[in-house]
Amino acid sequence: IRDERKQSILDVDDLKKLDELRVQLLGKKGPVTQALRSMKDLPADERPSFGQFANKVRDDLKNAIDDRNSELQQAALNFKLQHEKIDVTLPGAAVTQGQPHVIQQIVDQLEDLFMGMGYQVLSGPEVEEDKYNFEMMNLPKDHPARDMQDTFYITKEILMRTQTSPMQARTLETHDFSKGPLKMISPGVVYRRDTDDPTHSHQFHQVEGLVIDKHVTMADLKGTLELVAHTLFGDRFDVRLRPSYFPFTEPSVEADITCFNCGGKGCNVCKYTGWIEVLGAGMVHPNVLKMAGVDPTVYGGFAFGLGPDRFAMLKYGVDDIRNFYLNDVRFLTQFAKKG
Ligand code: FA5
Repeated sequence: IRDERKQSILDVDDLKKLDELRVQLLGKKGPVTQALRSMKDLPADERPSFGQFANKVRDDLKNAIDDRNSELQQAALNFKLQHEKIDVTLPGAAVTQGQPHVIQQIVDQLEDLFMGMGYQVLSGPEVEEDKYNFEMMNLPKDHPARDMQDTFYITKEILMRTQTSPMQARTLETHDFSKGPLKMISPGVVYRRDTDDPTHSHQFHQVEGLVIDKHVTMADLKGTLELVAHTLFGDRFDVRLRPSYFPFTEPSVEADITCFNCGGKGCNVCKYTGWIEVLGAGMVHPNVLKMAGVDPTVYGGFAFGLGPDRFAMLKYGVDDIRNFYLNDVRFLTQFAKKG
């Protein structure tokens, strides 16, 4: 009987049928279980040898089923491998890769440039004290020039910073001049209650720059700004300084660069002047140094605040600043970083 059953196991050629056969042979109603149950009717001296034999038959059948099960599974796998061919020459599915935001790319370039010249790169709080944002920048309460930067106040003394310039006061206050000059840039986001339009956003970026040492001149400022323009836009661009006013610099300037659109000849973009304004700068006001505990008769230097949003607009010919903040990937992926 055992051999006969074994043959029936070998004859099965599909896994489902094999499982049915297993239930039939080894299940509660199967012949082996029945035989073991009927043992109680046998004379006591025959029971051990019968029991042993029945158990052996059960194990043999179980092993045969397990072996057949592995054989069938292997056969199914082989069948699959033979029939499901993979064409490794087909192009793979493209993996979407993220990239730094276009404004971040400009900031990264500036960081590289300034770090190469020994500047520190610092970041400061966006929720700032009135003291640092205005007062220590030579803008006492009720100073009319506060109106130049319409402010989001949180309390009377706390506000969303309107410029990265408070980082000038913060670093001047803590810098140890006995260890060397102060050279830093501080990129970050600033906020103003400006009405959004193609060239203004209520939230935008600035990169502050500050150099304080013993013999810093305006020529150093101009040379530095020229380097910025050439790094971002190429050598054919010139920088022009125009007199301007900021309460924290004296003299103050605004820097223009050659209009990218007309190569300096004049067009709509630059209102036929050949130049575009990109940043504010100047020689740090003695009051700013004094308030931060630095002696203006010994130390002096320059500061600048540039707007990477405007740089990005110029560099890529983007005609509306709001595009940078809409997070439309179709727009943003145009500026994929190469390499
Ligand atoms: C300032 O914020 C001064 N703190 C800059 C400065 C620093 C001067 C150090 C002197 C010394 P201003 O408000 O002009 O200046 O802004 C500087 C730059 O930020 C502008 O040239 C422009 O590029 C950018 N900017 C200003 N307002 C906006 C705005 N609403 N949206 C986008 N960019 C803006």
